[in-house]
Amino acid sequence: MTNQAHLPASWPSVSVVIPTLNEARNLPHVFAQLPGGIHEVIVVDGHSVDDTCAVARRLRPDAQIVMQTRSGKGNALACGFAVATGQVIVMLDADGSADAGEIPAFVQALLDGADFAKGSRFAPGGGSTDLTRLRTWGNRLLMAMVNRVYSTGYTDLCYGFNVFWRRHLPVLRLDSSTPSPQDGTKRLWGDGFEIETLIAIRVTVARLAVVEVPSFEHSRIHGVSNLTAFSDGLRVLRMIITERRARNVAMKSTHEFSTTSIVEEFASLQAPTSREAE
Ligand SMILES: Nc1nc2c(ncn2[C@@H]2O[C@H](COP(=O)(O)OP(=O)(O)O)[C@@H](O)[C@H]2O)c(=O)[nH]1
Ligand SMILES: [Mg+2]
Repeated sequence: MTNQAHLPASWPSVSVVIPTLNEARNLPHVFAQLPGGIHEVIVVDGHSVDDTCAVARRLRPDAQIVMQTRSGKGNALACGFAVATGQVIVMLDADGSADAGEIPAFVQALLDGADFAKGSRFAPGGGSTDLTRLRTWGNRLLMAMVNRVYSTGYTDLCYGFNVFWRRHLPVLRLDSSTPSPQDGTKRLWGDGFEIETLIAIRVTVARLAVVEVPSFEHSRIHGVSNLTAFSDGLRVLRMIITERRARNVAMKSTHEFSTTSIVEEFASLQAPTSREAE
C-alpha cells in the first residue's frame, strides 16, 4: 500500500539515506512507504549482485544512487551522509523492517527541539517482530554498558532507524573517502554494523539533545539478515570500549572533545604502542 502522507511544505528538507545490499525485492515496499515531500532519496549500494540499482532507478528515477567506497553498512551510511543536501537526514533500512511512515514522527521530534531522534523498539509504543532472543539479550547487555558508562537512559542501542539535523554531521566524524586498507580487512572502524552504536556514543559525548522515538520494527520481507549476532556483537562491544578509551585519552591530554578521526583510532588499535604490546 502506498503512503499517502505528505511532509508539510514548511518543514525542513529531508534526505533519506538507504543502504542496500541485494534488496531488489524489498525496495518496492520500502519506497511505497515513503511519505511525499521528501527532498531526496539516496540509495547507497554495496555492489549488490541482484538488480537493486536497476529497481531503484525504475521505481524512483529521482533517487540518487551511490556506490559505497569500502564495505559494510556503516561505510554505506557514511557515503550517503557525505552527499546528502537536506537539512535533516533519515537513516532507513531497505529490507522492509523500518516503516518509513514513521518519518514524520522523527522529524517532529527534531522540530520540538531534539538534535538527534533515536528510534527505540523498547520505548512505550515501539516493538519488533524482527529481533531474535540472542539479539534482544545482546542489545540489552551492550545498552546497559553504554548507559552505565555514559550515564544515559537509552532503551535501545543497536537500531538503525534514526533521524538528525545534517548540521551535526561533524560530530559523527565519519570517513567515507579513505580507500579500503591493503591488509585484506576491507573495513575501517565504524564500517560495519557497529555504526549505530558509534553514532549513539558520539552524539552522547557531544552532548547533543537525543530524544528517543518509539518505533516498530517489522520482520525483513525477503532475504536474510547480513548481521551475525555473535561476531557483530563483539564488534559493537569493542566499539564501546575503544570509544571510551579514546575519550579518556583525549580528555587527559586536552580536556576537550577528541578530534581524532576514526582512521587514526583504527590505526592505533591495529598497531598497539610498544608499551601495550609488552
Ligand atoms: N550498502 C550496504 N548495505 C548494507 C550492508 N550490509 C547491510 N546493508 C543494508 O543495511 C540494512 C540492514 O541490514 P540487515 O542485513 O537487514 O541487518 P539487520 O537489520 O541488522 O538484520 C539493509 O538495508 C541492508 O541491505 C553493506 O555491506 N553495504
Ligand atoms: Mg534488517
